[in-house]
Amino acid sequence: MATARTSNSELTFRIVAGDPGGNFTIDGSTGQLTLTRPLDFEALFGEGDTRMVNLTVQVSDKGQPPLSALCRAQVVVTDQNDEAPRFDRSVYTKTVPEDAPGGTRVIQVSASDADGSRQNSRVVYRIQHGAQDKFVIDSTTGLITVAQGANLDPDLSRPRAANYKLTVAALDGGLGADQLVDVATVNITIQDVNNKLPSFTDPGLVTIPEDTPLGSVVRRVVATDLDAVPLLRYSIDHSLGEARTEEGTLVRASDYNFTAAFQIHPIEGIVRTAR
Ligand SMILES: [Ca+2]
Ligand SMILES: [Ca+2]
Ligand SMILES: [Ca+2]
Ligand SMILES: [Ca+2]
Repeated sequence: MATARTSNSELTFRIVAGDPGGNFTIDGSTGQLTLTRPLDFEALFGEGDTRMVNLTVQVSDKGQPPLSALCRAQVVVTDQNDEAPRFDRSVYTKTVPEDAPGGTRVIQVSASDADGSRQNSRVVYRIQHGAQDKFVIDSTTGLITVAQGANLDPDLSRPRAANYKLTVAALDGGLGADQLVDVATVNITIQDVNNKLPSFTDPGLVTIPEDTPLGSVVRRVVATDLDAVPLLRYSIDHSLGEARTEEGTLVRASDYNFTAAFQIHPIEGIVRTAR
């Protein structure tokens, strides 16, 4: 019978396994597979740059009894760059001594990217601005170091700077307009170290009469120091001192103990007669 022949060769398709998320539909009469909603590459089982969806499709005729067969439909899924890199913090803070030479390690920034493929999850680092040629970043590791030849001493920086605010970027491997980026701030404070010598303001020549009473002020000496918080202490260096008579003859300390003739206040720098 014509009707029976038609039913015996009329095929119907359906998905019987491999699509727990319900992402696919199949046209029952033509077998055409269609996506009903996007697949999430990162949620698919497997590793590497391509993932597979293995669907089991059943085809049946309409005979009495119906006969059927199974086939496997393998769908290859590629990754889309739909995850941006993310820094593990939005602000990094670090203090560096002003005498840190080129190559000194400052801080390491780090970002991760949740895409499933190597290309789309690969992160490179850049300093976008704020480094003033004083700092560089390793594009692969995110390690920020003092630039070779840079001097962090605020007094030798133009413009004078004791703080740097760097904007660093993490870029993924997305191509062209697909590339995604995250930014973070790195605040670097330059710490003063004692690297400047104090210098005296010349006290000039002081003349005092021989009968000056003990404890009289001879002169206040003043020194300056360009370090940020200079703590100056004054003392008399007797090894460099000498005494001479009116005629210009050197006086020996064994004849007259001139080293004990004056004292200096260690903090105020005031020189007084002592004996
Ligand atoms: Ca990505
Ligand atoms: Ca992705
Ligand atoms: Ca100093
Ligand atoms: Ca200093």
